[in-house]
Amino acid sequence: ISRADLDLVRAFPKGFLWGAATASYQIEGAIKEDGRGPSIWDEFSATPGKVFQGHTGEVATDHYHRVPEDIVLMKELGLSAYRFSIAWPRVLPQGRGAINAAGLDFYERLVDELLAHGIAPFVTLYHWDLPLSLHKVGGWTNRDTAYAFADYADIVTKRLGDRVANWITLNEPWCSAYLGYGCGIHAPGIQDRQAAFVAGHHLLLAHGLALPRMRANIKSVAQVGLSLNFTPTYASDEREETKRDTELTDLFVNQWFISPIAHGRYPEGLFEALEVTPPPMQDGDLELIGAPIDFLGVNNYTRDVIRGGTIPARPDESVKVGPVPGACYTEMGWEIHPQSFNELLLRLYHEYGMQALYITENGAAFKDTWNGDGVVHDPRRIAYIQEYLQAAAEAVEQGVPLRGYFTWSLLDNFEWAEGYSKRFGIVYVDYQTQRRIIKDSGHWYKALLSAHRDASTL
Ligand code: PNW
Repeated sequence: ISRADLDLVRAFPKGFLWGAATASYQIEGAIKEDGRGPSIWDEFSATPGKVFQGHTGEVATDHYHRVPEDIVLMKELGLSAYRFSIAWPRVLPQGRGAINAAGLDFYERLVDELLAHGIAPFVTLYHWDLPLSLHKVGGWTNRDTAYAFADYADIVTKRLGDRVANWITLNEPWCSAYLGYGCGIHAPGIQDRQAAFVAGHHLLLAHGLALPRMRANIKSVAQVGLSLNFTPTYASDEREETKRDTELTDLFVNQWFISPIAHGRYPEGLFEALEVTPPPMQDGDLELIGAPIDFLGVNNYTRDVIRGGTIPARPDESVKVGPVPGACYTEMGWEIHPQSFNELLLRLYHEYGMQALYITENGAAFKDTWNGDGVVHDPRRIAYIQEYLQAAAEAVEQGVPLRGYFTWSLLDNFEWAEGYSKRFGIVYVDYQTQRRIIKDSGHWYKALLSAHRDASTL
């Protein structure tokens, strides 16, 4: 690694956690094994036209059968932490009721093996694989699903709360609510803006109901939080309409979920801007939702540049400018803009008062190829992570309480509606053979982590 990388790692405090992240449906495969029940993603990906070339998570990276090998890989990379998610339908095949012992056993073995290798597990309870039986009775639009989630969270933390310290209730509820129920590009594929806000409220409620029950089961040092996705919004010009549309987009994309979590209330003007009625709420919901969390997980990849229209558009239809002259984009079409990442971290600390932050996802998709020689050159991913870490380091120097960084992702995997066409891993997966090949970015990340360890022991 370079001189600049050495300066970079020195900005991160001793004890800073370095990790990589994955999610159950994206890597596990084995969807019918050991009593796992079906999830909404099984059904969605089996529906023609929903996922790129009909790809599904049926095999994925076969992680379910390759846990020991994948942990050796993490050890090789020198990770101090690993973020993964538990598949709700493995634990409760019907979403509620009968517990599937084999499901809990699988995650207990995974956790024990991580701990035996000195890797801290960060466990996400819900990364989008809702049990199909719960969907059949309304899924997240049904308030009962929030109670079912709290029971599931209770079951899992009763089993693993004695050894897992760090817990994430939900991953990106904005995506579950809006992509799943609003525009329908994700499971369960519903297109109903009103339903998205009902689902969003029940997701937040699920988090709020689960928090105290999880804390009661977890040993005292436990840290419970949730991961939200943020896409900072910027105005493309000085026009009044642009200013207005940029603020409205921010309200919709960024404030919808952080405001109830941080302040116990929905942001002003949200429902009016989206032309929906407020979701049905009960007394006490917002208190539960706004209860203090131990940390906020921040998922960030890009920013949006907005150009205002003369007719006020709803913020889910605002005009995004692109390509920005001189800007670089990843294979997802997402602009690489580390400065917005720095500003986001400052905002979460100063405006939302978050006292502990983890970057729970950050990374980039590029067209990686392997020609059979065990080497994958991905210089653009190295540059991306380097630049984003530089922006994070500046935030740390500016006083932001950042505790760790997880790159998305450990492995190339099932990228939701994009199937296997987008590769985010620092480790390449050859899907024909399931062989794993550490990309140049993985080797670079390893060197960076090791330099940080050396700097911290001085
Ligand atoms: C996140 N958007 O998804 C997820 O948490 C990961 O599972 C996923 O693989 C990763 O980011 C990369 O996409 C997102 O449209 C999907 O704004 C879509 C959006 C944001 C995040």
